[in-house]
Formats: sequence, structure tokens, C-alpha cells
Amino acid sequence: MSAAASTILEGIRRNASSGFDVEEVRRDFPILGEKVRGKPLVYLDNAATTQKPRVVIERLDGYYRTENANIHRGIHFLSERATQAYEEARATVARFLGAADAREIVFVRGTTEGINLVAQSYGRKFIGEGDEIVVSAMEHHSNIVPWQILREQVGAGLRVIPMNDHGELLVDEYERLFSDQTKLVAVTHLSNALGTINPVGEIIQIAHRHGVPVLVDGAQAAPHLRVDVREIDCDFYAFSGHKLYGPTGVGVLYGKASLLDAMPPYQGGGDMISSVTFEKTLYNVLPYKFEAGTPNIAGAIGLGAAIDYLSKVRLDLVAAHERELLAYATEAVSAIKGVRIIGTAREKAAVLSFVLDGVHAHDVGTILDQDGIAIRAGHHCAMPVMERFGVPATARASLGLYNTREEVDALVGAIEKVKRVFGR
Ligand code: 7TS
Repeated sequence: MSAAASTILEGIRRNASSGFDVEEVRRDFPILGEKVRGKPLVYLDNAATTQKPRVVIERLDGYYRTENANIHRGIHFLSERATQAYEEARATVARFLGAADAREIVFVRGTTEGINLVAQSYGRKFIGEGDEIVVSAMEHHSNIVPWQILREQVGAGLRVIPMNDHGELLVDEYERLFSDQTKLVAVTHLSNALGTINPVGEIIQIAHRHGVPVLVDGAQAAPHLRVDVREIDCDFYAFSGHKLYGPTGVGVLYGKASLLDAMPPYQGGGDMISSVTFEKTLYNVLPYKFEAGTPNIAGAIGLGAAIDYLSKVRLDLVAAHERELLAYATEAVSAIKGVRIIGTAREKAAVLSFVLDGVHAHDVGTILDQDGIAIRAGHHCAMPVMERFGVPATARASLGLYNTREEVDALVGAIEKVKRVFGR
């Protein structure tokens, strides 16, 4: 047997014994059977949003068909049932994150809203003039701009943790940023533009030594890594349902109960109060204090179904599959002459950002699309990262649990085609 054949056989054996079968997983996602411009869809834009398994689609459909009602208010049958399903989803999220209590799980619109909530509630109460917030050089705009808005409102400053040419944060430099004025650290767990997995446990430990709480942006990490908020001891953790094979318009802010309790409401309205008179309003208990108005009930329930699905296929097996696929893709794409990978950290997951000599990333994306291959091209809402690496944009393939080696091969073939089109 040739060396290549025995490697393939070994891979098959390994996957069979691990219980992760990517072909079986693919059958759970109806959209993967679609053709794009007559070609099979190759979906490599999972960092932007993921596709949805049938169980999530059917859960949403079932909710609207048989359970739809407003929650926390009706005494009728359907309202009780919808409330129960919504609260079960909260308990599912709490277990998924390893939270101590479901009261620490606030349903929001997504990561962006979760961060804005902390900035406007925690930030406006506990951060004042001359105080500082520490963010990293690889943040998504949604973990930069809310702090800049707060900066305008209260007169605080922003400090930035630098990174090296591989896209790894400089932890020693980070430690030097602390002063008595440091009031919060806000850092991403996994960079959407580079794929770097940050050592959040260490980052949090250092911050806590200085008595400073930490918010972790988990938008990209939650779908790819096992997260345990008590193990890493973060104070806040935010993620989005739609990047985790769940619906759009729903996400989660985890916060330690002691902090959430001390924070004022973010928005006012129904459900977040316990009593209202024109003179004085008393706020509801956690987590309802932060869920003003009718929430995305179906979305939360759908997110619960997505987490159940991930638990069933096992996130640890998904992570192993994606790690192997990223290594395969990295080797194949970097072997193409003229390609430069942006983001070469030792600890990486799911994201392969690259530039091609003499070709704009948007042109790469457009030509790939002709072959039914979906990637993202641009600054990935992380313009400071592009500036740091001296590129206007990158092409980015981002992996999900249903991607295969054949799809990576299709990507490589299509990049070669881009080179031919541009005479490179
Ligand atoms: N933080 C990170 C690290 C992200 O990657 C994103 C979205 C967000 C926050 C915002 O999440 P949202 O669900 O509230 O929008 N990132 C991307 C991306 O990489 N391509 O499209 C959206």
C-alpha cells in the first residue's frame, strides 16, 4: 500500500472510531444540497454566519405552528408552554457555558448587543473620566466601537494590547498596560480575521490580579472551542446564535450574577420591571432586568436546539475535525505560489485569511463565487488588523463542522484559476 493510501485509511479508521462522520453531519443541513451557478455549494463563510441543521429549522417551524405565545405574562396554556421552552433554552445555554446559574444568562440580539449592554450599563456606572479600558489589536469593530462611544460619554481612554507578526497578543506588553485607572479588559477569544485563539485564561488571571473584570468576545470561539466560563473565570462572555448553527437575531450575554446585580438596566420597558408608578419603578430580578420588551422567543428556543445538536455530535469531535481540516487547508493554500497567509499563530482555529500577490481580495471572492465557493473578502470588520498587517483586505475561508477535504481541494483549485485569470 502506498504511503498516501495508508494515511487516508488511517484517517477513515480514526474518524470511524471517534464517531464523527462528516458525510452524516452534512445530511443534517438541507442547504448543503443546493447548487450555486450549477455547481455544488461550497460554503466556507462560517465566520460570517453558519448554516442551520434541520433540527433547528424544524424547531422554529414547530414553535410557530404549535407553541407561539408571548412569555412571562399569559396565564393561558400556550403562554406557559412558550415560557417553559424559552426558559429551558436559557438552562441549555447555562450548561453549555458552564455557568453557575441560569440567572447569569441574558438573551440579547447577538454578540454586538451583548457588548453594547456591558458598555452602556456596567461602563456608564463604573467607568469614569480618566479611567481606561483595555482592548486588543485584533478586535472586531463590535468590541471597539461600543468602548469608543463610552469613551465619548464619560471621558475614558482606550489602551490596546499589541500583537506580533503571527497575530499573537503580546502578553508581557499587556501586563504593562495596567494602572490604577484600568477599569475593564475586553478581548476576543478567537479572532475572526486571523483565527488566533487567545490565552483568555491567562489574560483574565492577570486582569484579576489588578482587580479588573474581563469581558470576552466569544462570537467565534463558541462554535469551535469548548467554553467554560467558570474555568476561565471571565466576568462577561458574549456570543451570537447565528454563528453557532442557530438562528439570527439572538445571542447571549453571560455575566457573573454579582456584577449583573450591581448594574443598572440597559433598556426600559415591559418584563424588566417588578412594579411601576409614575414616581418610582422597581426593576425585575436577574436576568429579566436586562430583557426589556418581548424578546426573540423563537430565536432563543432555536438556539437551544442548535446547542443540543452540537452536544449530540460532540463539540470536542467537531473541534478535532476542524483542526485537522485547517491544517490540511493551511498546507495546501500556502503551497500556492503568490499566496501569503495572514494570521499564523501557533494556536489557531477555523479561519484561513490570505492575500494573493497582485490580486485584490474582492476579485478572489468574485471568481471563487463563479465556482459556487462562498468565502468572505474585505476587512472583516477588523480594520485595525488590516492596518497592522499592511493589507487593505484579505480573502477568508472559514470552516464549520460540515466542511470537507474535497471542499478545501475545490478552494485550492479555484485559487489557481484566479491566478490564471490574472496571468500570475
Ligand atoms: N465579534 C467577533 C469576533 C466577530 O467575528 C463578530 C462577527 C462579532 C463580534 C459580531 O457578531 P454579531 O453576530 O453581533 O454581528 N463577525 C463577522 C465576520 O467575521 N464576518 O461577518 C461577521
